[in-house]
Amino acid sequence: MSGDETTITREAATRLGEEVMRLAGYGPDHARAITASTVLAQGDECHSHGLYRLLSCAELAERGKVDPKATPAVDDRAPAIVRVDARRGISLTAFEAGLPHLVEKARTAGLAALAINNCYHFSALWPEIEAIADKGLVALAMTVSHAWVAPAGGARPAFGTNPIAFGWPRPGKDPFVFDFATSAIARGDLELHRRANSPLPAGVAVDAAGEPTTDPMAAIDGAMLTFGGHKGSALSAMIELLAGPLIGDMTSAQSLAHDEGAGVVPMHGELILAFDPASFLGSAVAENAARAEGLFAGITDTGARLPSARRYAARRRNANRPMPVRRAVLEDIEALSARLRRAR
Ligand code: NDP
Ligand code: PYC
Repeated sequence: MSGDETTITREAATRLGEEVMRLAGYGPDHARAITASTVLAQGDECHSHGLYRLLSCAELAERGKVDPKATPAVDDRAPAIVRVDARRGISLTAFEAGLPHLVEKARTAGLAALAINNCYHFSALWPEIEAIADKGLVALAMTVSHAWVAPAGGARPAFGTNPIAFGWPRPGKDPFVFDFATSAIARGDLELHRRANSPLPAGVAVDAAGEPTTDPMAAIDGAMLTFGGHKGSALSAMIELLAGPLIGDMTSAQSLAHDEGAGVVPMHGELILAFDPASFLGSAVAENAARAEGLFAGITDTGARLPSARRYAARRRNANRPMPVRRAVLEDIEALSARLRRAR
């Protein structure tokens, strides 16, 4: 472990997280869901959406943007569509409210969609994907964010960091999951570079003059770039459409305008799809699950690793020991906790 890192147990992180979220004003459901998401990500060593995010969730509540006690409203729209209005709460409780409906509809209709609206969204998508894959369903999720990312060939931001995540259930094994921003780097990672005053990797951002930069502050003033040039750019546009206008919610540009310079977590929608293999395949489920396993073996046989393999390895490594966390992040959360306690 480097001098910049320390460790914390899950129990201590959960106690600290729930305390800070309650002190910041969140109701019990939100405090629990936010903390669980950040502790899970920290345990999987996904630093950009781990405990560090408690700081942005507290700021969101302190700025009076989020409704920290919002109760999501479920709207059963159609045989294969459920919509959950988060009512300006955090997306996580809306997902919890919508998940049973999504699963039931996917099993009945074969394919179903959950649209979450009006949510503040700070989290990684893989916990939601894993929750759906745990039910034996194939999952696809996407969301917009704030317009920080320039389209390929463009000079100014028009897209969010727009993550997309996919999951395939594997009986007896961890699901096949990928989850990535369509920007070349997640905003959370850029923020961690800014906090640590460390340079960005090359090729992920341009400055305000459109010149390549590795300076996090110059990137914040300029624009982030999509991954894979025009290909990531087109995927990002698709996510803007599917998780924005298709479900009656904001684009990343509208989310940023709605922020009115507060610089807090984005508010927008999220689209989550679930596919039921049994509805597609009937008695041929096992045969086709074996075909999928052949694909996965074909990938690993080449020497490549499956996406999420690093994350699952971290989860196992940290299951029965304190998990690593950046010392400065933990110190900032503890300082925030002390400040909020003093302010009571
Ligand atoms: P990463 O680049 O860290 O990882 C992307 C995916 O690729 C992961 O599934 C990862 O698995 C996999 N992967 C990485 N390296 C390899 C490799 N060599 N071989 C095979 N697979 C590999 O993700 P990002 O930084 O782009 O995104 C991080 C998180 O940020 C995501 O969870 C995303 O949901 C979240 N995010 C959330 C946003 C929001 O608006 N809520 C916006 C943007 C991002 P592994 O984890 O095992 O390395
Ligand atoms: O890391 O890009 C990001 C992000 C945006 C909103 C939440 N995470």
